[in-house]
Amino acid sequence: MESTRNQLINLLAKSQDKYISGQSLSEELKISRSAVWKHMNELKKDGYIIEGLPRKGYRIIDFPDKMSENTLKWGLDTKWMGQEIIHKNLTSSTQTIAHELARDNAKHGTVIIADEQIKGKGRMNRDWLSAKNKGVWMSVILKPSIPPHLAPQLTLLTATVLADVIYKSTNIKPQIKWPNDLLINGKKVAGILTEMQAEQDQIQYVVIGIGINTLYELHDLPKDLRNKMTSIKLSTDTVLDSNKFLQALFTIFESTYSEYIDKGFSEIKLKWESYGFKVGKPISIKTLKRSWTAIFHGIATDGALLVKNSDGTIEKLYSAEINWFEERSY
Ligand code: BT5
Repeated sequence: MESTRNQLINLLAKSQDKYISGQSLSEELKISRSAVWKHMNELKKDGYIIEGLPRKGYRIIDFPDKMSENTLKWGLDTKWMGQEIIHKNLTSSTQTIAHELARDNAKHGTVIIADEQIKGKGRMNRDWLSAKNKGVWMSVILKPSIPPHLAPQLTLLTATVLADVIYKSTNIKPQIKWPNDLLINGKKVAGILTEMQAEQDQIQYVVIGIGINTLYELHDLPKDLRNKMTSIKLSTDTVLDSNKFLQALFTIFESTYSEYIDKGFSEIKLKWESYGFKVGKPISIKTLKRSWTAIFHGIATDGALLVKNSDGTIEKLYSAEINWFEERSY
C-alpha cells in the first residue's frame, strides 16, 4: 500500500502545472484538509517547492535535487524500467537487496539504488568503491525469457546503454572495454556486474549491477587507482542532475532491451562495436590457463570476445581479462 505522502506526490505530479484544490486532494486521499496541509509542509521540508494559492490550490514548482523514490519517479515515462524503485541512503550492496527481492518475486525492471554502499562488489569478489553521493550505485532486476547462455549479452547491452546515456548527457563519447568497463580517456568511469539465477536451462532472474562514477574529485580517489579510474565530473567537467540522468538511463535501457527482445542481438552488437575500445588493435589477454597477445577482432553474436591470433586464426573467448598497450600518440 502506497503511503499517503507518495499518493499526494503522484497526484501533484499528474496535474503537472495545473493547480489542484485542497478539497479534491482531501477527497482523493480520504484525509482532512488540515492533514493535506500538514503533508504539504513535510514535503517542503524534504525540499519540494510547492505553491499554494487561496481558491486555486496547490502545484509543485520544483522537486529536491536529492534523489529519492519520488524524485526518480516524477515525470518518468517508462512502462516497466524503474517503475518500482527502492532507494537507500546507505546499504552494504544493492546487489544483495536485489537478489533478496528477486527471490521474493519482485517485478521485471525493479531498481534498487543507494547513495552509498559499504561493500560495493565488482566481479570475482573485487571491491567497488561507492562513496556517498559520488556516483550512481544501482541494481536492476530483469526476468528475461532467453536461455542462460545468452545472459552475457545483457552485460554488453547494458554497456551500450551506459555509453549512450553518458554520450547524450556530456557530449563526450565513452568507450567500452570488453566485457564490462566504460572508459573515458582510457580510465574507467563505470562498471557492470551481471549475476544470474538459473535452473535447468531457464533463467529465473538476472541482476545487473551498475556503478557510474559521477562526482568523484581527484582527492576522493585512492592513489593506486588515480590513473585507472575517473568520474564524469573529472573527465568531462559535467555535473549531472542525478534524477534526470537516471530517468534518461531508464528510458534508454527500456527501449534498448525491448529492441533486443524483439529483434535479437545484432543491432546491439553493431552499437557495441561503434563504442568498442581497441577493436582492430593489439591487446594482451589473460585467461586462467595462459597469457598471450592478439588483435581484438570484435564480439561474436553471443557476446563472446573474438581475437585474431598471430597465426591468423580467430579465437572465441567467454572469460578473459584483456589489457592493451599504451600508445604514445593518443
Ligand atoms: C566491475 O567490476 O566493474 C563491476 C562494478 C559493479 C558495481 C555496481 S555498483 C551497484 C551494484 N552493487 C554492487 O555491489 N556492485 C554493483 P570489476 O570489473 O571487477 O572492477 C573492479 C575493479 O575496478 C576493482 O578491483 C578496482 O581496481 C576498480 N574499481 C573499484 N572501484 C572503482 C570505481 N568506483 N570506479 C572505477 N574503478 C573501480
